Amino acid sequence: MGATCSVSRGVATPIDRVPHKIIMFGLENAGKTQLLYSWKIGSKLVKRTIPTEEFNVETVTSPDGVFYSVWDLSGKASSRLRRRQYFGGAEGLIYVIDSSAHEDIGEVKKDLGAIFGESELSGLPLLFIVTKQDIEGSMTVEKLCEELNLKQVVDRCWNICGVCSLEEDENTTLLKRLDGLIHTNTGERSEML
Ligand SMILES: Nc1nc2c(ncn2[C@@H]2O[C@H](COP(=O)(O)OP(=O)(O)OP(=O)(O)O)[C@@H](O)[C@H]2O)c(=O)[nH]1
Ligand SMILES: [Mg+2]
Repeated sequence: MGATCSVSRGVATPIDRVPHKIIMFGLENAGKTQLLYSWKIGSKLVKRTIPTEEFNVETVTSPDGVFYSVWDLSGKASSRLRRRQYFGGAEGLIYVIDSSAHEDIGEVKKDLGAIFGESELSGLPLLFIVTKQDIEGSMTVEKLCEELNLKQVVDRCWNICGVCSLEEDENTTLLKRLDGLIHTNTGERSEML
């Protein structure tokens, strides 16, 4: 799966030393906190996560030396109502989808619709991360693209990637994808799959 906007540069520039603010969304149990701390301390050291009440925020560095301040917002419906206060200064978005949760797809659609309706987030590059690909019977990336009608997303640069986020290597690749999106944020639709 490739994306025309996924072009990462090999060397970080001085501007990259200022962390890019990224907001990470997704329903409860999607795997956001697992990803955040895998990026921060490495997958092997993340023993378990507990549901996030409000948010976690950490600075993480991509393999190419780009700094990100990643805001991992709680997926709880009640917390989602308050999330707008964290949007200021965001330069990119991540949306995490649990591919084993077939029953959540309707709620994911609604949540994505709400995010696309936020004027403060309009045009921001978006990386979809499809977690739990290791679980038998989980939805494929292709199936999710179809179910969520992602080809209709034409107002921003986006990319999608399926992973088992318990795996170190796969998580590192995600940060490279993020570099690509942030650095080539032309507002063009990405070609994918
Ligand atoms: N098998 C498997 N488990 C995963 C994967 N990613 C996350 N998990 C597990 O899913 C559970 C929920 O992960 P969290 O990261 O806490 O979920 P969250 O999105 O932060 O959820 P909230 O904080 O409630 O919004 C944890 O037990 C994770 O270890 C994956 O790719 N595969
Ligand atoms: Mg969490």
